[in-house]
Amino acid sequence: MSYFTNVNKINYEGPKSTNPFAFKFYNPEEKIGDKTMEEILRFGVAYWHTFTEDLSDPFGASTAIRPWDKYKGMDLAKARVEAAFEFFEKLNVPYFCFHDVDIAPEGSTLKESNENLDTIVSMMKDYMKDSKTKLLWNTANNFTHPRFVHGAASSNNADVFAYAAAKVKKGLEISKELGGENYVFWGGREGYETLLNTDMKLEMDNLGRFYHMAVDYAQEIGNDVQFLIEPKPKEPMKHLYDFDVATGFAFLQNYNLQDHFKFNIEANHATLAGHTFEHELNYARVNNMLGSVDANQGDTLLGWDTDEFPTDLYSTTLAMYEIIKNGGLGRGGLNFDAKARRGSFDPEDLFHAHIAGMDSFAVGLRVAKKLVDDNVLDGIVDDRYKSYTEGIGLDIVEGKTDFRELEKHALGLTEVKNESGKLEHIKATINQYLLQAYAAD
Ligand code: XLS
Ligand code: NI
Ligand code: NI
Repeated sequence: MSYFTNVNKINYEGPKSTNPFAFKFYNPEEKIGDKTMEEILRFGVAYWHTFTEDLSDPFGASTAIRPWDKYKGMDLAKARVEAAFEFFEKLNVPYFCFHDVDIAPEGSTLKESNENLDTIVSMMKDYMKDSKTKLLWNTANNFTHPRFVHGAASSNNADVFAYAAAKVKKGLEISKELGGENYVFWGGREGYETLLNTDMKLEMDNLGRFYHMAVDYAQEIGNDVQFLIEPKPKEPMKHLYDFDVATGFAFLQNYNLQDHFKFNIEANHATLAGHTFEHELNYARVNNMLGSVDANQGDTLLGWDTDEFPTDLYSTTLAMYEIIKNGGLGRGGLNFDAKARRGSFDPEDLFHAHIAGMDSFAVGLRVAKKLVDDNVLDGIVDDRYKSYTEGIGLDIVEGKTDFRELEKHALGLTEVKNESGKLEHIKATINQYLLQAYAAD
């Protein structure tokens, strides 16, 4: 049974190709430095957006035409697995990601839900034997069901805390079974609506306890996944506890969890927090906390998580710059937490969307590598901070001075001279690199 009958395997055909079902820039085998594009980019397909999503919005019904939608219940879940592995193979993608409820319907009891999961997981395991596509990460959806109305690990209701724990426990078992590389926590309901009825301290302490229990359980069952926190400032809760990387990092340190976690950084969440994507990547990188990426983009005219496929080459370049400077993503990857627009409802649009995203990050990779190799931004930054490489500046960074000596230095200055930051020149240079990266191809 084939679900994507109009699409064959997507191959690399180069920048001049006019075939809509071909990669123009993503050439999995192309070496960028000593690794291939495939090894560096580690693309992942998000199960929820690609196989479960129906493209409804708060004002409108579903529009997605999905050949597997003629099935119901567990048959639908099984059809989705078949469709998924056909899609992975045709797209030639190395990873996928899912929430528990994306792959199997919830039963009327937790036990029944777990049984449904077992059936689908064993089916996936079979498919994975003959597939190159591996599990980048899984997670528990502890936000959709009404029981999570007041939160999951940060709920006021201890029974809900227990239910959430049981779902994460199961998720860690599934992750071990399928050989997942990472396990993600995105706390869509871990936050609050109003302080008028909220004990924020208890909620955060409980969230800390919850994460510790997850770490302990993974160790207990011999699952050495990398744990990831995915920050987001708001939506669906008004205030979320993992607001951005800086807030999440402070939280982890406060609860002594920093050695067990890294961050999964989503572009659209960064912009919702009032940051750029590269700001979040940089903050995580310089603190040794960059784990993985949810590759998407938002719409600056809209104030919510639009989860668009990434097509902004400037942004993918600056993101790949951070990733290269990080020495890659390690066990992480670039998961397309992105959906085709509501008007792009054909099954083929799922391919177009992923091709657009993969090509955009491939361009970003190539350009960023050249920027790094040519020392473009590093050279500018080094030069800008050169005052700290000698004299009083060197004393400051080496901790060899104090306020008295600094005052003496300041009193002795006849003038304070600054130099231009040359921002426009820098941006023009990046444009040159962007346009020249494919000039020879
Ligand atoms: C929602 C999040 C979610 C996580 C996984 O905004 O991005 O999809 O990636 O729970
Ligand atoms: Ni995400
Ligand atoms: Ni998101």
